[in-house]
Amino acid sequence: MPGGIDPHTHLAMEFMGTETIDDFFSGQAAALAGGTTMHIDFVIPVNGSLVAGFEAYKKKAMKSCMNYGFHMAITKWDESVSREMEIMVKEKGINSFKFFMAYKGSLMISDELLLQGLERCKSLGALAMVHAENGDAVFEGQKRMIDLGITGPEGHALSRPPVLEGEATARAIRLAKFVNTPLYVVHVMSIDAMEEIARARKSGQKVIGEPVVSGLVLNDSGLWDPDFVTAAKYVMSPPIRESGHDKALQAALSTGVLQLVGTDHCTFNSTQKAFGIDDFRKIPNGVNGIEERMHLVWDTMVESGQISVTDFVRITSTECARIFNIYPRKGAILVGSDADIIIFNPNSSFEISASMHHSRTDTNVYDGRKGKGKVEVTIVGGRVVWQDDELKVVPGSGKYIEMPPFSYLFNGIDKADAKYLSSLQAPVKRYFTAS
Ligand code: DUC
Ligand code: ZN
Ligand code: ZN
Repeated sequence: MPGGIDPHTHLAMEFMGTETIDDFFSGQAAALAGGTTMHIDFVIPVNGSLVAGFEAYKKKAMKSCMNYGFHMAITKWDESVSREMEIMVKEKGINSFKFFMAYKGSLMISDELLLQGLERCKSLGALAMVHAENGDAVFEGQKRMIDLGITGPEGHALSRPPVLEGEATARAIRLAKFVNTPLYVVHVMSIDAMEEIARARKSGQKVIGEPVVSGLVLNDSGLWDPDFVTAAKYVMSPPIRESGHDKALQAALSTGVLQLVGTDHCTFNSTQKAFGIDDFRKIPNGVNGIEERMHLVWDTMVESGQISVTDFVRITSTECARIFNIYPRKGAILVGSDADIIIFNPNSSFEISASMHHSRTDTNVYDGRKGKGKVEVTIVGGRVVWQDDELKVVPGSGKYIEMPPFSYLFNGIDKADAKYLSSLQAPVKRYFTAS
């Protein structure tokens, strides 16, 4: 089958006072061992400059050993950001921009700026992505926990319940409808958010929902171990939810309400997680998954009979290539496509362990998990890089994949705009007819 494409990773990212332990080499080596041959990472602007951020990430990615593309995070808004967005799309091969509705005080942007960002994305043919949690309410929720004396990792999940994810998802969807532009909701972690996406899609709105592996296969029963490090490794945002959300997200994926699976791979080791030992607000947010995604999705979705093998290829590879406009170069085995191919043995089995994985982090949120199916061979650009449990990767051999604007999601947008404009004429006509 075509190699996996992970639409959502954070390698070598400076975040919450530290930097992710996996860089573009270790994170990619892990990905290749797990059958993922391309990932799309989020560039964080440098001092508000998108161009400077892009250059910094190109430098970080010089040690790459697989194909990668970039999304761009938008963390503030002014004329120069708006101008630089055009440079990203027209000259740098970026066709998606992510807006944070959470992380008050650092990454979060207001509705006003989100609206301007949506308008700008639309005019450039770029896909708007949102981290959908209500950042103001999360801030309030965190204060509540601290006031109650709850400072451990469980306070993280309790401070930002599903209702806040549902609210922000609904708001982003409605603003995207108002602007008439497609929307991509990253890391859908709750029934609340998923139901908003389901409703919007049913009405014909172009909304893409991306669950991540942690949300599909984990729930928080038994997660908040009294041992700090054991519990802190699960801290990510939005948080891993109560039992029930996981199964509902699986069902949504199998029925097409959600379209593709990412990881939000964003790893910090135990020492870094311990920055928050006295206060959950300081625990760097993020979990692993780039190496485990293909195996866990196969075991959870195909082996269990929830989806077909064809669906597996679609949700782990093809749909991502279509959304980000690089199909059929990626996401397919066709004449003319890049030879990114994996050989998957459904009769073999996998076992995940923190001591055996290829990520640099010392913990693994899936430690001890076993299941059916195994990626036996990974081929990137026609070269075998993983075989017989051995990696043969070359730093610097990875390619940057440029992603052009105006994906299929933009089909029909013009027509809808024209219809809206002509509808504005109707009241005027009525007035003249009446008089
Ligand atoms: N959530 C995480 O858990 N890590 C990176 C950023 C994010 O939104
Ligand atoms: Zn996010
Ligand atoms: Zn993320």
